[in-house]
Amino acid sequence: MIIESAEVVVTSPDRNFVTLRLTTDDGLVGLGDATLNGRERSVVAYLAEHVAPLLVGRDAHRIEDTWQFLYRGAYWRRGPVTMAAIAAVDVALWDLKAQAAGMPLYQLLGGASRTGLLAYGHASGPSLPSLFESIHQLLEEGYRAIRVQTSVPGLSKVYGVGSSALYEPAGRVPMPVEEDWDSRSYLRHIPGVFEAVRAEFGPSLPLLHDVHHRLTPIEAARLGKELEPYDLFWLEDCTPAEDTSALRLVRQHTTTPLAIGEVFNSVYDYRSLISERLIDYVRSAVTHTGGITHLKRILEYAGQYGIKSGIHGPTDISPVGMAAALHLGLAVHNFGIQEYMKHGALTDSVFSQSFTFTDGLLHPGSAPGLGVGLDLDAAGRFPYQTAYLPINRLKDGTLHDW
Ligand code: EZ4
Ligand code: CO
Repeated sequence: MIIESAEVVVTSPDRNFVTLRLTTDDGLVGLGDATLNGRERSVVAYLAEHVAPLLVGRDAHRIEDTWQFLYRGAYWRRGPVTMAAIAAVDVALWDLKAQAAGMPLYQLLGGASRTGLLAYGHASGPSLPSLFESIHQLLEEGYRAIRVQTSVPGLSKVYGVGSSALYEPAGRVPMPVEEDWDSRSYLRHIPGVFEAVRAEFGPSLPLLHDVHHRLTPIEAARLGKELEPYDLFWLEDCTPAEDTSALRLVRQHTTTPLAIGEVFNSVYDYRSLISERLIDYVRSAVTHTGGITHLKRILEYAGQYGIKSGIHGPTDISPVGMAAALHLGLAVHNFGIQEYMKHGALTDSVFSQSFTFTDGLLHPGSAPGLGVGLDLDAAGRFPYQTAYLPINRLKDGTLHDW
């Protein structure tokens, strides 16, 4: 199974997606997701200029060797661009190997460890009634776990509050949109929101919340403590992700479970968090963490410490990246939960998909490989559009973590 071509496909149906498309001398096509939200073209260049020429002529079966070749062989290791590029190659190779075997990919990863993957959806609303309405809507769609985000009095644009079911933070804009932030207002408001949601929806519904890297360690510790009565499934990204020692302080003060890692890209980002038991869930996406080969390694390490998966699954993970997450999640022992936001109809017209969402559970399906197809004609109808994630400013104009 020799790689004959390596092509980078950029398409922007509902948003930008970067897909690596490998073809082999057996006539198989393997796909890998390399979408890095708001920085898409950096990965396109990395793949097209530096990786694709190295792949042509290689044996597509040699997944581990190719991973090491691209990681160690570059000399410049890690980083979001490099690791998204390696992830795309890795996932495309797993797709090819599983197609060659005539099996859905999860079979090659050890087979199914469960019947389906518990998914959580995104509920949001500027007010309590609109938030409740959004939660009811997700429950009707079958979701059995809900992420809760809401506006904060005095702030005009807050992360995670969408105007429609298809919440998408990256705008098709020439400059990043500015949102505003005030940690004291946020901290005063959020515990009451969870109190109200628990009172309305009862004690058993798993509830999640994303702080999106905005608090200091002591603020995050206070929030975790104040949310304890509402029994969160997790509190996500409570402090800026690169300062991992911050979680030591948070952990000393609260039993609210902690999740982090959607901006991580390597096992080395997690090493102290896992070995010191400072987190409960690993948030990495397959797409941003070196693919199935590397994320599987991280999850197996995490499993030794009772830490589970919570793979990132917003709309900026393409259907290819989502399918990879589902195959991995079905196979690993320490699956926790899978984030699942539905893609738009245009995205679904470009990517054919075999995964299912039934009674709140995701399943990757039984098609050989990843089970995702890329329609090149359809993709060609949606050229790249400039898009940026927002930025955040405090009232006095200081730039804050978004
Ligand atoms: O901000 O995917 O948990 N989900 C998130 C997402 C991220 C975006 C960034 O591209 O935090 O909304
Ligand atoms: Co998040």
